[in-house]
Amino acid sequence: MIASSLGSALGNGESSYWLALTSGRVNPSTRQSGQKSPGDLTRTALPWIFVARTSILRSMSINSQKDLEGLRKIGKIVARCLQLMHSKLEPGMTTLELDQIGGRFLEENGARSAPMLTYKFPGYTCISVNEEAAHGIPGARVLKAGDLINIDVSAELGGYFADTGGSATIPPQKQIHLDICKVAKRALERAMLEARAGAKINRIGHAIESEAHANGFTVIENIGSHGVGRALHEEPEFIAGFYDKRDKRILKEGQVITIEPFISSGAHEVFENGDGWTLQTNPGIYTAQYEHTMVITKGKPLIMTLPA
Ligand SMILES: [Co+2]
Repeated sequence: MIASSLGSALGNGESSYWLALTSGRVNPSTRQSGQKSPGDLTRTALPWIFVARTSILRSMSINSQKDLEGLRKIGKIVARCLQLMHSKLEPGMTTLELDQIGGRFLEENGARSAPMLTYKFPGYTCISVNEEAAHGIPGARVLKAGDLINIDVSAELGGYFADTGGSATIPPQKQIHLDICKVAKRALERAMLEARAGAKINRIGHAIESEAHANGFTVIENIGSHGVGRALHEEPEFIAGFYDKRDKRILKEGQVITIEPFISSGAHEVFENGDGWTLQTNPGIYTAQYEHTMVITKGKPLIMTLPA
């Protein structure tokens, strides 16, 4: 039904390449004191590392009911996987054990871990704890009471990819963790209200940044949202979590994107911690992220990554 209104679609998304670098934008004086500057090298390496490792980015546009159903199917699987993993969080377990719960669920549902499939990521899901913001490798790290944990689940089924993520805490919860999670969730909701066909892509970052700043938080600027659908990362490449007035791109009907605000208690950037994957801030700084995969329409986006 909905797909038919998307029917005339828009051929393939534009392939105009937009350089995602944020170099020069971050004013060091606004960085919280004690926040390590990752330096130009890290910044120009632009750790949407997953994107940096792809050579050609395609763009998915929903053209049929079949596409919509394919996306919905994998979207529901990743959403349920995330829900399951959140429900299993407890002190004393390792991130490897948590990842195996997610990995088993994906396999039982016929889905393949997208980062593993696409980038040979050493885990089924990305699990990032406390100062880690994204792409944490599941391993021997033991979860403790009071930890803030982000889980990012993306997977493929039948050639369709969906991507979701969310942060959660293990009681007793720190107030800062609860606050940052609430603001990150609201940032996602506000950004989704802006995401409609014909709107500028930079409205997404504007909404995220406004929500963060209104609550005294910062936005991680060197990781962002992205196109998804027929691959884990597609055009439109790097959708900033801040308002970038230079970004002239327009959202199109039928386009499939993620929105995933990274809200921080003080950092503006993440840096890679030396293991080749994990993106973190300095200890004592926390980041929360929530992510949905959605199809752009003339009205509200259609969220693909819902558990029910
Ligand atoms: Co994503």
